[in-house]
Amino acid sequence: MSDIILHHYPTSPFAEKVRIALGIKGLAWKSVIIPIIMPKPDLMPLTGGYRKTPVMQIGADIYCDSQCILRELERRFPQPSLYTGTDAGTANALAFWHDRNLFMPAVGMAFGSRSMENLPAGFFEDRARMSGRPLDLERLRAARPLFIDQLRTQWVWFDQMLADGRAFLQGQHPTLVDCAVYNPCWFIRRNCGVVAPFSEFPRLLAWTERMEQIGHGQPTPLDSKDALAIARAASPQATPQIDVHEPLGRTPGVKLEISPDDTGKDPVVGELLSISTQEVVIRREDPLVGEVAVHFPRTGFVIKAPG
Ligand SMILES: N[C@@H](CCC(=O)N[C@@H](CS)C(=O)NCC(=O)O)C(=O)O
Repeated sequence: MSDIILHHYPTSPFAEKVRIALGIKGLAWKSVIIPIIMPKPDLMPLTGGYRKTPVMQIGADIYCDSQCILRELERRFPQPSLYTGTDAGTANALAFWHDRNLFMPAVGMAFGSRSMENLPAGFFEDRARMSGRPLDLERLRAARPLFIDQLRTQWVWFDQMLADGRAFLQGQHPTLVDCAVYNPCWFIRRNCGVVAPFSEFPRLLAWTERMEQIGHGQPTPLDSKDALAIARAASPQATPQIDVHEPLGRTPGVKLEISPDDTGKDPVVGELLSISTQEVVIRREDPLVGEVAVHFPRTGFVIKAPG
């Protein structure tokens, strides 16, 4: 099997969600460090336009979004599992909730801290373009108490999950839910330290320390140009799959455009290869990588005809 390649950068919270999952599964992987802001010239040939972090590559199969990445890691490396028994539903639903509701307040809270002063030139302009609205640092700083309020309310829930003495949020072993909740906690601790609302929840703090202990598996660096060559030398492993109950009757071969529904909405265009309730895969070609299959989750993405 081809190596797991993660395209990411060290300070990305969603990349940390994936790195921790790689740690839970004890996997060896290749680490390609990508730029924090656009342009990302060695990522675009792989994804076809999707710019967010992280992206996973296995040969000529490209997985966009942490939901899709963790689902594929679970499929290929089922043990230790990211789920509790057969209940993937609870973990996926909770993780999606946390992805959507914790990231923005955590980032908002951290932007008010000093550690954010060393961001690369052009960072705020890039993120304003990505989110489609102006990004005013002063207004963000002023809104910090509101972000803290939002986090504190949700921190209570996690603290309650741990109240019966369990080691992780769903029980005695870490799951997808721990990965999702850990990423904003990690980001805040890294940028702000142990401040409120953390300082109020010793159980939650101890859990973040247990999560940190898990580590990231065994990463080794890989040059981005080598990742392109690996894709070029490989063929996509994704095979055509039809969802017989697909309400819009989409079938392999039809041309589609896929984009995130929240930020970084750059569309990726390709030919439908496979579709299920959880994943959509399109086939596309690029002179630098040849034929690739680009995988997206269904939740949080818009699929439509190009144009
Ligand atoms: N839904 C996406 C969210 C990814 C996301 O928002 N990542 C942030 C970094 S943590 C990002 O892409 N920032 C802009 C960039 O890296 O260009 C996922 O689960 O992977």
